[in-house]
Amino acid sequence: MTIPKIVILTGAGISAESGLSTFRAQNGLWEGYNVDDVATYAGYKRDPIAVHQFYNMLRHKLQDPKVCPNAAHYALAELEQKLGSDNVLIVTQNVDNLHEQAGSKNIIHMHGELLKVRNEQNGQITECFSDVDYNQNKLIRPHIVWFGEIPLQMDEIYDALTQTEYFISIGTSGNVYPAAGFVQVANQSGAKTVELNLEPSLGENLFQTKIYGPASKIVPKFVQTLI
Ligand code: BJW
Repeated sequence: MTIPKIVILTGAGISAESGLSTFRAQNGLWEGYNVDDVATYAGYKRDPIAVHQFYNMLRHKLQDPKVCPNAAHYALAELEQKLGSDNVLIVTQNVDNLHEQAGSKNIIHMHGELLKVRNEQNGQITECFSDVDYNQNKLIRPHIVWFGEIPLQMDEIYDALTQTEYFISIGTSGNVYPAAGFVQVANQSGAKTVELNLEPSLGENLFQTKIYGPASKIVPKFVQTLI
């Protein structure tokens, strides 16, 4: 992998204005659900049908024609287009496909992808745009990284973080590790660190530059300073 000059971590906040709920806000994605039930492997094993129903619902929502990329997703795609794919890496915690829809190419989905499923036995990953029926195939699970599972492509992410010039975190609350610790790795590597968020995250004081406001407004403006 060529080492990118800019590593961008995105979280649910970048997709909020596209119509997708964040996790931890009031009326958030988990409202009415127990996180241990829908976001752990143990919860899945306890009640796979209920967990599939939850992700079937999210898969439907993501494919609602009203859900589409916003100005922040497009700005990041433009940044990659201008600087070249080797120079801009998006590490997203999001399981949606709005970065792809906006035109970004160099993307790592560290927490998996909603429009994919995985065969538990052989690890095979396939695209999935419709409901999963557990009774039809008991080996198929959502391609989602739950709590207690190891996020995807961690070696590539750390390689990039330890050599990048810029680390930009967008729309993430800083509640979930290892993503919440990336800013420390980037700081130790001498990168410039930037937080773009609606409000300060838990790791706010670790960032050198912070800009607060809706992603659709502040991301395009900040991206212009990099082009
Ligand atoms: C806007 C906006 C707008 C709103 N514009 N901004 C104790 C200490 C430390 C760690 C642990 C611990 N106990 C357990 C752990 C580890 C655990 C963890 O971190 N737990 C915490 C709860 C403490 N982590 C794990 O288990 C991870 N695995 C792991 O650590 O493996 C070990 C290992 C790691 C590395 C190498 C080797 C081994 C796995 C974590 C998996 C997370 N999965 C989920 C998906 C659940 C399923 C589902 O989809 O339903 O990923 S959890 C959920 O949180 C989802 C998200 O990607 C993730 C982060 O959420 P995010 O994106 O930050 O959203 P919110 O809602 O929290 O925040 C939204 C933000 O947007 C806010 O800041 C708003 O202000 C902002 N916003 N509107 C701009 N318009």
